[in-house]
Amino acid sequence: MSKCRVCCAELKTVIDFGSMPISNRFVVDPHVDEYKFNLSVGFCPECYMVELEECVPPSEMFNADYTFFSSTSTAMAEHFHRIADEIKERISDKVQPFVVELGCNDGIMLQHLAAQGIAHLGIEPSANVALKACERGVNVRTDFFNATLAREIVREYGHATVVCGSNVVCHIEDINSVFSGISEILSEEGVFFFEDPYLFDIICKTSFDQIYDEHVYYFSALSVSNLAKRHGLELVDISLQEVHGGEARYYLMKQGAGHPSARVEERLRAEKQLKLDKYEGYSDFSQRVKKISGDLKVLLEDLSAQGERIVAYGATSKSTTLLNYAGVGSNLIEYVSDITPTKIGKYCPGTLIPVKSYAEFEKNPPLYTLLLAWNHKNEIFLKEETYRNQGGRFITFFPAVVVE
Ligand code: DWN
Ligand code: ZN
Repeated sequence: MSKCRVCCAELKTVIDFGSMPISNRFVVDPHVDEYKFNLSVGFCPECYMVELEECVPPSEMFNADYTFFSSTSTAMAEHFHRIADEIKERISDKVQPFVVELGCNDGIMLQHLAAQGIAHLGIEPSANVALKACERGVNVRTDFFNATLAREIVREYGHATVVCGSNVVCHIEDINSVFSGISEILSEEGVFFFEDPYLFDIICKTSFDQIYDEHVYYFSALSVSNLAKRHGLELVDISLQEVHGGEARYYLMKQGAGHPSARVEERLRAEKQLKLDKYEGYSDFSQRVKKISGDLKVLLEDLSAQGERIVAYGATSKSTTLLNYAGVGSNLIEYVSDITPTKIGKYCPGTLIPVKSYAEFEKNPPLYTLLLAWNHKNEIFLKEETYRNQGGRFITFFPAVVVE
C-alpha cells in the first residue's frame, strides 16, 4: 500500500502497468539489462492527488545523458515565446523584476528574457540541456529545485516577481518541498505559474501514455488548490493549453494576495462532474486502456500480416508506456523516426525498436506510420502534407485507434 506524498493518506490504485524501463533512457547496447521499476498510479481520497505509487530516483532520469530537448518542436518554440511575452507583460510595471524558471531545459523560454537583459535564473538538473541554455545567454543553475535551494536563491538574488515551470513540477517527487520553496521565494505580490498534463484530459481521452517514470503527479484544479493551501498559497487562475495533448496552467499567489478568477470555480465544478474527487471517477480507466492497447496491437498485427511496413514517428518518452504495455515491438515496427541527435542510433527503452533519423523516413516512407508524437499532430500533419497526399497514413490512438 503506497501513501500520498502530499498528505500521507493511503492511495487507491487506479492502474498498474507492471514492470517498465526508464522512458527517456534510450538504449545504446541492447544486450545490457535495463533499469526497471513498477509503473502504477494511485488516487488519494483525502487531497485528490493522482500520483505514481513507486518513483524512480531522479538522478536515474535527469542527468548529463538526458535525451529530451524542448526545442525540437516549432509549435513548442512559439508556445514558449508566448509565455515569455506574458511574463514581460506581467513585470512591465515592476521595479527590478526577477524571474525564476524551474526546469528551463535548453533555454527555449528564458532566452527571450535574457535577450532583453531581464534578471532571471533557470534551474535545470540535466547538465547537457543546461549547457545549451547557457550557450543561449541564459543564467542557469544545474540543480534540483527544493526548499533549501529556494532559500539560497533568495539570499543570492532576492525574492522573485514571477516563478514559472512548464512540464517540470509534475516531475518532482518531493512536491511539498517545491511548494514550500515557492512560498519562500515569491515576493508578496509575486505569481507562480506552472503547466503540466491535465488529469481531466488524461481521463477523458484515455491518454494513458502520459503516465511514465518522469511524471510523478497528474494534477487537477482540485489537487493543486489543496496542495497550495497547505503552503500558504492560493490557486487564483487556471488556463487550459492545447500543447502536449492537453495541459492546464495553474496560477498561484500567496494567500490573500490575489482574487481567484471564475475559471477556477468553473474547472473545480467540471472536475467534480467527472468525479475526479472520487475513486469512482477512475474505475473504468484501466479497462479503457486495455481496449486501446489491444485494438492497436490487433491493427498493427493485421497490417503486418498483409505485408505492410510500419514505421513509428517521434521517439517520445510517452511511447515507452504505450509500446511496452501494448506489447508492440520490433516485430511490428521497423524503426522509429526522430529528429533528436541524442536518440538516433539508439534503441527504444524496453521494446528495443531502433531509432533512426528523419532522413531515413523521407528516403523510403512506409504506407503506415504510427504517430507516437500525437501531441504534435498539427505540426507533423503540416510537415507531412505531401506524404499524406501521396497515400501515406498515420495511425493515432486517443481516444480510439484511427487510421487517418
Ligand atoms: O514532460 C515532458 C515533455 C514535455 O517532454 C518530459 N517528461 C519529456 C518530454 O516528453 P516526450 O518525449 O513525450 O515529448 P514530445 O515533445 O512529445 O517528444 C516528441 C519527440 O518527437 C521528440 O523526440 C522529437 C520528435 N519529433 C520529431 O521527430 N519530428 C517531434 C516533432 C515535432 C517532429 O516533427
Ligand atoms: Zn493526499
